[in-house]
Amino acid sequence: MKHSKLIREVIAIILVLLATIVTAKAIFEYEDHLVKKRGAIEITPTNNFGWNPGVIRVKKGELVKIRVNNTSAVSHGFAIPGLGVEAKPIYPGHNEMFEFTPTKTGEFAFNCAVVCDRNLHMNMTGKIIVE
Ligand SMILES: [Cu+2]
Repeated sequence: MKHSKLIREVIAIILVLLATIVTAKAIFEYEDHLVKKRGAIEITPTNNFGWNPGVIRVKKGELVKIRVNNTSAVSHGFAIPGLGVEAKPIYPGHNEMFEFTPTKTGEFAFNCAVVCDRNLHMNMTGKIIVE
């Protein structure tokens, strides 16, 4: 009798865990779906302290949505100083959305806004081309 109660409790715990995992997965997939639907450009940090993609092309006067997805194990930041896009930190495993409408054409650097590595942080730049 005691064994069957224990087995029922273990099964209940496993079912709760499975339901939690399935729900969390569905939420993440739904968020990804929403991001794609909203037409955001996704940028991730690379293993060698760069950005993927490192060059982005956008159009002057059109709303730009950039989702920075920090898939790495350290905190990074993101900013486009030349376009007035202010820095935000992005913690490991988190993402941040940046939305802006460029009002001028040209090439602008985007960079990491958190000192993520003593030597390689300064290399963490990319280029946004506004046409
Ligand atoms: Cu960084």
